[in-house]
Amino acid sequence: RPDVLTFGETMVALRGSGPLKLGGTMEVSVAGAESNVAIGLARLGHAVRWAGAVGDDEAGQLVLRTLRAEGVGVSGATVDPGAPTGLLMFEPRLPDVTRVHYYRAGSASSRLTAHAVEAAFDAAPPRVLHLTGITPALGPAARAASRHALELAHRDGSLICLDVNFRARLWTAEDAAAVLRQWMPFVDVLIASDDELPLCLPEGAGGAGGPGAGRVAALAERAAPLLDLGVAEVVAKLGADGAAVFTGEGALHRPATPVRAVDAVGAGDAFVAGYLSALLDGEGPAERLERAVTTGAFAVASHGDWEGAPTRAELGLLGAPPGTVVR
Ligand code: KDG
Repeated sequence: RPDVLTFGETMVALRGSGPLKLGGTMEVSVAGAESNVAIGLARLGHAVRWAGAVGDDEAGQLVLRTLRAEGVGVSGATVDPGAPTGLLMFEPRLPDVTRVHYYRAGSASSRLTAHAVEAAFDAAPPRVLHLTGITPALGPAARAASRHALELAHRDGSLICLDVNFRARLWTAEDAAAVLRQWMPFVDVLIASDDELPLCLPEGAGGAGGPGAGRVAALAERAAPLLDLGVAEVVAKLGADGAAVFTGEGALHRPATPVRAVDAVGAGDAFVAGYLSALLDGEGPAERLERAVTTGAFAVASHGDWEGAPTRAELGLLGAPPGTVVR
């Protein structure tokens, strides 16, 4: 049984060095929230499979080659001759503002089939299914495939982890809420930033916390109806404030590990990889948060979506004092 199965859209990623309209050179890599998580987990030694779709093109080959090189299993991936691999461009516009431009409408990933997902489960049901709220935003086929994955994971007794990852460029908050609310009864571990949590709540549920209520106390109020629905763990990503986890046993908060911020893109995915890694190791909520905050900090301190993800041996590097040289 593989540790984790995931799928979603992985695109070719072009990173500029300034305003895009001025041209110049771009770095070529790949990016996609779910494959970022997959790579993060593979680096930490877990057995991970990615079962997404790419076009029958060079961009698709780059995606598959990168995932293979990182130790992510791609035998369940689909190569769709009828649609291209998606593309995104990162435009660092200000030191702290990066714009993302998508070229993914009608991409191979948007046409992922429920049949492909079923084949991945039949080949080897995973311990954990990890999905994000990006995939259902790609189109009706990808939405149906995701829904089918939830049903199969439920059938096979896989733990289901969902990272909300709301993308306003792909769909409206209303459309996202309509899908995510239906998914909640399947979800075991829900991961979201605090502004994303309302998209998952049953209509009319969840106060925003009284005036002066601490951020964590306010979130506990929002998490309560989800725990009542059967979600076992609600994990809130709080950026510079760290993260918190809410379970039937109560709330736990972990501050962020301060690092020199280089590139925040991919930090949320790295956080998920750390969280799931500790969960797969049988660790409790405090250790899960600890590893998640650590892997998230690596992503913030490194260029690229996934390139800076730590191996297990590297996890301890984070606390090293400035100027440390490891010889
Ligand atoms: O979390 C990083 C992702 O945003 C990036 O890799 C691209 O998957 C992506 C998306 O849809 O925004």
